[in-house]
Amino acid sequence: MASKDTINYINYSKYPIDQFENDVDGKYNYLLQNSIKQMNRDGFVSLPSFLLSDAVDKLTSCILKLEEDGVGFYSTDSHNVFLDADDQSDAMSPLHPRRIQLDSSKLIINASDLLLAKEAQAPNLDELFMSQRSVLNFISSVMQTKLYPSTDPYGKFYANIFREGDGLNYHFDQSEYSISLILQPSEEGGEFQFLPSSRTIVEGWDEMILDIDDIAEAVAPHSLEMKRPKLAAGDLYLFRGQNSLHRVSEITKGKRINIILTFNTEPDVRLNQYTLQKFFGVI
Ligand SMILES: O=C(O)CCC(=O)C(=O)O
Ligand SMILES: [Fe+2]
Repeated sequence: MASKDTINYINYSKYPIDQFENDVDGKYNYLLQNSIKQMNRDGFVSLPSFLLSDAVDKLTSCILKLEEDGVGFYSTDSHNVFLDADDQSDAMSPLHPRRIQLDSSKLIINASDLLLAKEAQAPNLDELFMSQRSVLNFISSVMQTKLYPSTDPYGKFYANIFREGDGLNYHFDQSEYSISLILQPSEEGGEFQFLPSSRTIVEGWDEMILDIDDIAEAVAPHSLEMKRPKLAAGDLYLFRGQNSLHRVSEITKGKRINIILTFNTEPDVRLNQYTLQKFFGVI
């Protein structure tokens, strides 16, 4: 479908990721070096206005049409931070991060539904972003390791729709790396809160810490700082979600819509049953 789509999606004049084999003016290398610096400094890369505004409008209207048609799974199950089964051994404190159940709710439209969504005229996200050499080459170069698109039929990419009262509590992703494409930020709340390279620290906690200020205090001695980037429609951010605690705070006004694309350092990685069941409604 993407080949028939006449819309351009990526703002190549600002982000010439397609010039990686022939960087005539050095702009590709400049972008890459800046992105590597940002990744090393902040633990994520944000590229404002990565999507062209027509593309944002088109993707947003497709997703809203699907929501209107009742496509998607509204997940309301609680989960732990690791998105993995609880350890039932008696030796583990009931307050251990693995044991603490966190509330989240959001509507997910999975990859399979997005690919089938002909009536909503959804573009083929596999072709647009997942298998595009320019995208794969760029994110692999930023991370300085070869990345492969996830092959999970539901979770390789998905749309998140957060309505008022929804939010996604603290967690580490199943996928090593994610790209988020912001289509519509919420009017209030819905902040992306992100603690880079924090997994081993949280794994070492005897008790889960929930208050964001208390987390900030607990990690300060490790020179870690909570990031709260301001994100706008069309922005891309690339982050290492598997080793960075993150959440989306409760949406208090408006609707927040984004698309997540997932990548790993190994080919053919799929989601675990826990995540499929809780967030995608797949049993
Ligand atoms: O919506 C976001 O900004 C992040 C979503 C997220 O962390 C996830 O879907 O795993
Ligand atoms: Fe996540």
